[in-house]
Amino acid sequence: MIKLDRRAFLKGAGASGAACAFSGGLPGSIAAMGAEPLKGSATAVNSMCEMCSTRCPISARVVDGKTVFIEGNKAAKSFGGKVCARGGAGHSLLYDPQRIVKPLKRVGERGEGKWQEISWEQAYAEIAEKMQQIKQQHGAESVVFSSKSGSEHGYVFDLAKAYGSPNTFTHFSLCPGAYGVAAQVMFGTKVKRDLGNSKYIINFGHNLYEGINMSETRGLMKAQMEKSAKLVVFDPRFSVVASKADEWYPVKPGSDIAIALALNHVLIADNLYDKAFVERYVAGFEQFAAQMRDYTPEWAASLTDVSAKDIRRIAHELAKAAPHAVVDFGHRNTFTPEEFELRRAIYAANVLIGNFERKGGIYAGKKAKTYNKFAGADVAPSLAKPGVKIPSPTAERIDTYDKQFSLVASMGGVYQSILDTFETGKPYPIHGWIMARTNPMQTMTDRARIEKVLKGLDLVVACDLYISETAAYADYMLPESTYLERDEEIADKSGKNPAYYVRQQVVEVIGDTKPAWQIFRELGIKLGYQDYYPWDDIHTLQLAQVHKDYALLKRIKTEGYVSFGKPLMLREPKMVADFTAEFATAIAADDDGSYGSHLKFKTPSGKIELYSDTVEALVAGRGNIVFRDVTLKQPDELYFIQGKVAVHTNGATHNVPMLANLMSDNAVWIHPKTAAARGIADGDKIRLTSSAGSEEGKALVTKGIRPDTVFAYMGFGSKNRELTRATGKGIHCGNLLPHQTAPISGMCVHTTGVKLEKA
Ligand SMILES: Nc1nc2c(c(=O)[nH]1)N[C@H]1C(S)=C(S)[C@@H](COP(=O)(O)OP(=O)(O)OC[C@H]3O[C@@H](n4cnc5c(=O)[nH]c(N)nc54)[C@H](O)[C@@H]3O)O[C@H]1N2
Ligand SMILES: Nc1nc2c(c(=O)[nH]1)N[C@H]1C(S)=C(S)[C@@H](COP(=O)(O)OP(=O)(O)OC[C@H]3O[C@@H](n4cnc5c(=O)[nH]c(N)nc54)[C@H](O)[C@@H]3O)O[C@H]1N2
Ligand code: SF4
Ligand SMILES: [Mo]
Repeated sequence: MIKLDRRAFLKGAGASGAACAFSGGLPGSIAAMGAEPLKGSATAVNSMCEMCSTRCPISARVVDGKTVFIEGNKAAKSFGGKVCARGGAGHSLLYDPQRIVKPLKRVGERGEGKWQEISWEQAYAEIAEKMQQIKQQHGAESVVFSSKSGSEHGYVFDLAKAYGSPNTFTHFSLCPGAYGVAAQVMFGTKVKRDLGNSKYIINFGHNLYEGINMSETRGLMKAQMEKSAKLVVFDPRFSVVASKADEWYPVKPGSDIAIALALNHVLIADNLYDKAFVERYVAGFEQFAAQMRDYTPEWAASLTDVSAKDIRRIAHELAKAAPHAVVDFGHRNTFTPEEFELRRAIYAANVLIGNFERKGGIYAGKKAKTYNKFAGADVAPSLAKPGVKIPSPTAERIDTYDKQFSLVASMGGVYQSILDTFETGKPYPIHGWIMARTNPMQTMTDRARIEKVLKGLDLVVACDLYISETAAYADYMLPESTYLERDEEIADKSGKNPAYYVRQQVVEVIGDTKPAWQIFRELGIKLGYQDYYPWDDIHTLQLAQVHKDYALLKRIKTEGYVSFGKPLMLREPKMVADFTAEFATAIAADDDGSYGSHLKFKTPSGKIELYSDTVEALVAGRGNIVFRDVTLKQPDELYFIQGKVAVHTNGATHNVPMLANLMSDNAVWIHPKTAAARGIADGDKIRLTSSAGSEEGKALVTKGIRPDTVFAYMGFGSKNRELTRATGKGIHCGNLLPHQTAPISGMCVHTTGVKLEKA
């Protein structure tokens, strides 16, 4: 074992939980165990937030044994050394009396809320036995595994692989899947946006001042405040971003694609596009341009409620600000079944203005391997991937049963295909679900159907901090330590240059919880897969990651966030000049001062593909970016849309005391005309009914929403008995959304039609 500058944490502090008397509260909760003073480091520990999956670099310390003070890590400049309101509330989660700190076993019916505290040993033994049984009777592939991507998913997926199931799912199809798949198809890689240096930003419902991502939110702030960037926002709702925009257009829900296509039309028809860029780097332009011919602003206006004059002017302004301009490809891509085409159409407009690898445009991340190649030297260390390669299971995935989803399957999977497979038994019946850090009952769709699935399986295991709405249906609830109580492997945070950071334990473990790496490793070993877990400690793993470079590991742990070299964008001559001046061994710049000749794309053609043969082979007619009309609601219904609120995270934080105090309800936004027609006044009780379910809530009558649309912040209205601060407060979005999967991208669609009435 290695000894670094580790703080004086009690090893295996968890065991002390056993000595605690049951003194009221939920079984296995902190309340049941009785509060003890917090023990941990009083000097700042650099670590990583997990109040949302943005995972900002933080600096945290214990104050007087009572609380944890959390601020941003000042070394991480793009995050501004700041945390958001949720990030500052980590102590409230840590110390919440309702948090589960002992493994639990269900003793009543699934979802009935009857639990018994058990030991980890018993939990592992019983889960392993059941898993073996299912494997023997139905095959390992009949157990599905899911986890929000992040520190947990690797360990959960390793277990799946070792066990022999190909069915692993992240939250990909509930969130960024469409722009991920679209980028893969067009650029052969993920892309990022350089909002902070942009002079002109077109935003299609990217809710950055509420759906916070510290570095991107601060990037947008910087562009607006320091660069006088112009911001044009399309959102059916007057979001905070819309309120700070130069122009806001309350676009018809799900119709954005028509605007994106019309922008492309104008850029081509009015000769505003970057011909040199297109000639050099783009494949399929002819087919694409031919398709764009009919997508005029006049055509788009009739579909979107945005005037042709405005669309045309915006396209001209975008081209004028190019290349330091961007059409933002958003984050949560669940507005329409045509998400794949929408995100491709948005990328295409960026391609046409030639903003790739230009300041204020879009770019590919520069991890150590790429960066070092340009520098001609090992400027940044590369991380090793320690461990033993686990052979891939041979069974077919349940989502590639439909071949059009093969691209998504290789990224995060079509998570909600679990619902289809459970119902149809195709390609084979499923019998178990092992999940970590995911709460699909809130965050997928069709809550009632998920309940049916969970009740119908032979084994359900959930690893969470709370008895979440979904964990409430588990047979075994495995409590993970919060992010403030655990160490984890080093993570890559590279952007324009390589960067690493690491999560470190700030306080002693409260009760008997464990980090996910330990939970799934120990379960794996119980199942007999010890050969796949050659490391027995996270510090050994970290050391292997840095190729046993103690000094480097110490530096990453001390500074918390370490970046190497200076920012590089390949087509930005000033940056390339600075780069070549810095590194004597660097590749020489081209005649035009850029690294443009080195820009290659990992697509079949080696170019940016505006038309894709790969996609055409998956679904005939989808190779080109084509408009298809979709029906999101019936004529007598209103559009129902959702979004994030600044003080809560997805389906995760609504029971965290401090955040529940700030906001515990989600009143439904209703336009005054729509409300008046139904006799609804502000604050009235209302009912929303969709094809999937019905929910009662409160009305917020406001002009900040289209008359044909209602809006609610997501994550509220929990229906389980355990989360008392959130239960029954507000409307439950997942209960109103029917299950629908978008073509190619496999996205879960989060827009539907609802009927509204006074309750
Ligand atoms: N405070 C906070 N911050 C978060 C999160 C959180 O839960 N809370 N979650 C994090 C996560 S996981 C993510 S993915 C990001 C999400 O970041 P975003 O995707 O930016 O956030 P959302 O609020 O989901 O964005 C949806 C916005 O689109 C609008 N909208 C709905 N339908 C349409 C439509 O058809 N067209 C257009 N143009 N707009 C539409 C909504 O009104 C809303 O303003 O935020 C991250 N940061
Ligand atoms: N209707 C509707 N649905 C949506 C959205 C929407 O806007 N509207 N947004 C979508 C988006 S963008 C996303 S990303 C998904 C997110 O949905 P999910 O992937 O389900 O993620 P979260 O809701 O963020 O958190 C899930 C669970 O993680 C638990 N958790 C938090 N921290 C930890 C930890 O350290 N360890 C463990 N083991 N568990 C932890 C929480 O208690 C919670 O139960 O939701 C999507 N669903
Ligand atoms: S955006 Fe806020 S909650 Fe999310 S990781 Fe950053 S500080 Fe934490
Ligand atoms: Mo997300």
